[in-house]
Amino acid sequence: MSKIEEVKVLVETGKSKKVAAAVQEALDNGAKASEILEAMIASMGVVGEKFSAGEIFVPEMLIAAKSMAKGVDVLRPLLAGDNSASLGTCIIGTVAGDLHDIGKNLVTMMIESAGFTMVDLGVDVPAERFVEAIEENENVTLVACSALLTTTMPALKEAVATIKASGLTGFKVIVGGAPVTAEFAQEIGADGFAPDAGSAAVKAKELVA
Ligand code: B12
Repeated sequence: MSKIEEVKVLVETGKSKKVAAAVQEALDNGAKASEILEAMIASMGVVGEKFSAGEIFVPEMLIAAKSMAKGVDVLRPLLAGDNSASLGTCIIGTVAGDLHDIGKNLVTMMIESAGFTMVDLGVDVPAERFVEAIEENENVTLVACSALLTTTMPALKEAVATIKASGLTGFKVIVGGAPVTAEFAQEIGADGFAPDAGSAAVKAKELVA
């Protein structure tokens, strides 16, 4: 088994204590950080399928998520590049009712490396909290909202509507997450959408340019 395959299996089976060392070994064997990240994201897809099929339950999903986070910790310095440019502050959070944060954390890392100062509000963020954060922070140029559940898509819509109705200006709103599409983003009045963390960074720069 290649080291990357080993990382995939460790994430899928939630062996959180072994993931960091396996990721490091994969890197030492010449694997690229981006390749390892893609493999771990694919593992989460497998975990989701097993959950849908009733083969595993929430605790196993949670342990897999923790395992992936350990792997991401090792990759972080390699993935987050030069952030010397200053494109302003980006407020980011997962919307109300939603506890998923792996994707949001990857997006945070990539947008930060694109040159933004990040303010991460965490998960289960009420719409009004996004507005407060825009008011509390200097030079907010971007607000990023994540939603991973079809059931929290209305909360994403509410977040965008509340932010837009606040009357505050000077920033763009970008949305994303597995169930979110470009069409939905447009429909709810967001300024931008991206399907993954890499393209989120590109879109973020484009939006504030
Ligand atoms: C891990 C996980 C959990 C963990 C989360 C832990 C954590 N710290 O995040 C826990 C165990 C808590 C969990 C709970 C639940 N989960 Co869950 N979970 C997952 C799982 C397996 C992986 C999610 C993940 O991390 N993916 C990897 C990351 C990298 O991908 P991503 O999040 O999509 O992010 C990328 C893009 O979407 C995008 N992106 C994300 N955010 C943003 C934001 C912006 C601005 C932009 C531009 C882009 C962007 O960029 C990211 C990086 O490339 C998915 C399955 C799956 N295939 O996704 C199910 C899944 C999302 N969960 C699901 C469900 C049903 C639940 C529960 C309701 C289960 C239950 N019965 O309790 C609860 C809900 C809890 C809640 N209120 O939120 C369903 C959702 C179904 C649906 N259609 O809505 C899924 C799809 C599983 C399934 N196949 O059924 N879950």
